Amino acid sequence: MKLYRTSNGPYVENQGKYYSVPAESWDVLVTHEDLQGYLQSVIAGGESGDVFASAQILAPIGNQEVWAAGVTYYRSRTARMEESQSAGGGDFYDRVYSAERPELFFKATASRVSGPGGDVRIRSDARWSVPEPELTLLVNHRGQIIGYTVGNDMSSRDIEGENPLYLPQAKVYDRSCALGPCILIESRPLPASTPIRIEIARTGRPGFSGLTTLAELKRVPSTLVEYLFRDNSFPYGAFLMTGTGIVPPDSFTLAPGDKITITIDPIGTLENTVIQAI
Ligand code: DO4
Ligand code: MG
Repeated sequence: MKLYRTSNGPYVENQGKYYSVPAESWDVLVTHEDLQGYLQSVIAGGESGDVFASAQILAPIGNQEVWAAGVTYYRSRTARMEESQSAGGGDFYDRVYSAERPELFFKATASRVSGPGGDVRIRSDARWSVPEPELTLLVNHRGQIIGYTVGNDMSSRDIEGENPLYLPQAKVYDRSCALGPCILIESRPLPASTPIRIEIARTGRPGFSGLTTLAELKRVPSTLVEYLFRDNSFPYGAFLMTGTGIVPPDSFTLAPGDKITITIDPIGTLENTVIQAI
């Protein structure tokens, strides 16, 4: 079952059919005390319609904050140790990779998030920018994982590499995050074999592609959520990006016009175009 936020309101997809979901708001819907049961009742009682086809699919976010976990894959640890070596920050990434407490940071509010087909940005003052394809959890206000979406944690590697204390500037800016295309409604963990793929096309040609699986994720998603909700409340729930296991080679930086395609089966594909303010 997949839940979409669209210009015509929420829709649930089941076996190729789309059902309009009555809801006061996205926030009320995702904090429903039994979202899965409610959506099943919509499917059982509803008529599927063709209005979905004409609707614009929006980022699946209302008033949820977006948070992110870092250095949860060995590849991310190694790339960050290298980029911050001259700043003396390398050791921190190794330590957080092995520590019991995960790295969690604030990533975005809804106004900074792009949806499917939208633009993501590279900073005007960054020289080395990459996308980070990440399995992203939707957690309700009770701290329960209610679904999964595809996320892109856009990052300025030169700014973070200059000094790890610049992390918020490397990570949080307008359109630094993309989410979508839908929420896979599922409270159980996804299989370790779940693949995360990224393709970046430049002027219509393949620029970079990468693949990882959840087997490489060092942290358990429910443990990341447990840390996020310690002494911290989220009245509308929250998104939690689980970190990247794919980092392009150091010679690669994003450029305006690049098309980023991230696929996580069984959730779907998130496509965005890169822009940069001058
Ligand atoms: O430590 C900095 C951020 C790491 C991150 O975003 C990731 O590993 O995905
Ligand atoms: Mg990341």
